[in-house]
Amino acid sequence: MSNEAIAQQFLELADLTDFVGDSPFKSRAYRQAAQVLESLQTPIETLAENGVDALAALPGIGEAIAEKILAYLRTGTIPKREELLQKVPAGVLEVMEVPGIGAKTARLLHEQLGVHDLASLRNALLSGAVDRLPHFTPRKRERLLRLVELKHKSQRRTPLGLALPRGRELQQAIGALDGVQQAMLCGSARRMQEDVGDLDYLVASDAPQTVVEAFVRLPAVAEVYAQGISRAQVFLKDGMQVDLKIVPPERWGAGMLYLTGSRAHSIRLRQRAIERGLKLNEYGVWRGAECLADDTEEAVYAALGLPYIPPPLREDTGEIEAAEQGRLPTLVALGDIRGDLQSHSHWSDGLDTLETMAQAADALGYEYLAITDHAHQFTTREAFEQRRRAIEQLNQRTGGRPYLINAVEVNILPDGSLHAPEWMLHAAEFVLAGIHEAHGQPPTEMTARLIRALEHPAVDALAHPTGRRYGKRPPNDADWEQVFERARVLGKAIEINGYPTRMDPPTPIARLLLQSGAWVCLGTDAHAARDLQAMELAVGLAQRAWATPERILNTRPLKALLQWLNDRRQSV
Ligand code: DGT
Ligand code: CA
Ligand code: CA
Ligand code: ZN
Repeated sequence: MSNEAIAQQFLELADLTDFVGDSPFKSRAYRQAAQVLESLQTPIETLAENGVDALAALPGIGEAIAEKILAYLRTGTIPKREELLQKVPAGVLEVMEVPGIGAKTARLLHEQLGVHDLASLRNALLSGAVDRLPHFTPRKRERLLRLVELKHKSQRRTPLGLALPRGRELQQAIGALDGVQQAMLCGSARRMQEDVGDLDYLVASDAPQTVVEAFVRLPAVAEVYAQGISRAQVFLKDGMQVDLKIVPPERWGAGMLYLTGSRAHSIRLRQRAIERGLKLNEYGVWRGAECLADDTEEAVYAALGLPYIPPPLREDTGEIEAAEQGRLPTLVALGDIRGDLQSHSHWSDGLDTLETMAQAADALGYEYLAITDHAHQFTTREAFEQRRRAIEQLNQRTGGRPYLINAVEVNILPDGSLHAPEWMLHAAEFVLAGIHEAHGQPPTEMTARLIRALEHPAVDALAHPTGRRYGKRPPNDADWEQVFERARVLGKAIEINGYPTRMDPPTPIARLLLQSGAWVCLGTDAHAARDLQAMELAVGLAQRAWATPERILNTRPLKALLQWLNDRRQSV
């Protein structure tokens, strides 16, 4: 249990107390307790071990509150809070969290308009029903509506590729605020999760209050939803939610670990601490009141008898066991990537010329770039020949820096045959096959279709295996283990696609892919030079799949890659 979690319970208890109209002295005491708990730097459990008196010695904590803390530590809840929740719909708590809605307004809204959660509040605001309430000015209605709409919209998840650039920009802005020693984007974005709910920042500072006040005034901030002594929750202009948490500089590592999560990973670490007679919280690893580790993540893991676990692995999907046994993978890194194996030029549907694509690839330090224009867009053999010559000439002119691979991406038709003439498939140096139509077939058909495509002698790799598109299309269903096993036997590659709205295959399937032992190729599916930046997303996804460099085709130098392609051509 974190101090923060129990502080939250006291805040809710205070809101509920006000809502039912119990003594305002009580709710004030609960809020004060929440503040004390939030700024307390040792795990509350540690103090609780010495009984009620030790707790009651804290400023602002009397015996009654100390008892509540003990009950919470025993049962995971404060009994009084549960008792009040019998009388009040649970959703009222989120209504009272909206800035500007106090207990009095919440009660009016509930009694007169049946508002019992955020959704019903939103309806009452949208329909104008709230205008019937006393003192409910149109201005107040507009303001609340804006906040509630932001909260509503923030429930949508944002693809990592859109969240990350914005997240880094904001990290810079936060890092430049007065009093900030370090600022870091944590949460799911740091774990490179394919989509993120909100952005979480950890800040190291000795002047939390100053930082909070400056943070909520940043130009990017549209609305402040919550503001505390060492934390804030705001919305950006585009509706994205941002959480900020400030810790003293010496607690940096423990704070990072906490705020990076995932929740499941943190829970396992806490259990591990307890098994060793220790406590882990957002401030460090503790033996009693003694802090054993807090300043770096490495130190915190070490205090728990573990090596550093990279963020993309922190999902409680075997990483703790692997760490214990010393078999954590040495993850592939962006710096290992020597080229991009999927991109499009203006010869098909790309925006940029071969030259521009080559320059951008060179700027990234690549040795090679596969130009995988869509096969079906070459209507004549002459057109394809023209592109081949253009690629050759450019390679000559640049001395092969980078070397453009004369490649093609071919549609897999519903029956698994390929939508391209045989001569083209054989003329290309690298053939990617992918599904662009007839999505959503039943799994057995889809499996057979993908395997048939892989079995075509000219095919080198399967592009964006599940076909998912964020907000548009769910992943196709297939027997992925069977598909990947077939690829392994055939010596072919399966793509991990980093195009921001694709990120394909999703983590669990990508994990199966890496377990299969098949070759993997990373591609951005760039349709413009700037899209080549998405390689970091493909690498992030590969890391979440536990990928090491060895099985990834494009960690190989050009010569070895061409050798691989050549060997495969000889063997057919
Ligand atoms: P998201 O935002 O839905 O993409 O996912 P996360 O992982 O960023 O989750 P979020 O934003 O709710 O919280 C950020 C991190 O803070 C989370 O990964 C772990 C930590 N955290 C937040 N609340 C709790 C909690 O109640 N218990 C624990 N153990 N950790 C928490
Ligand atoms: Ca988050
Ligand atoms: Ca959050
Ligand atoms: Zn494609």
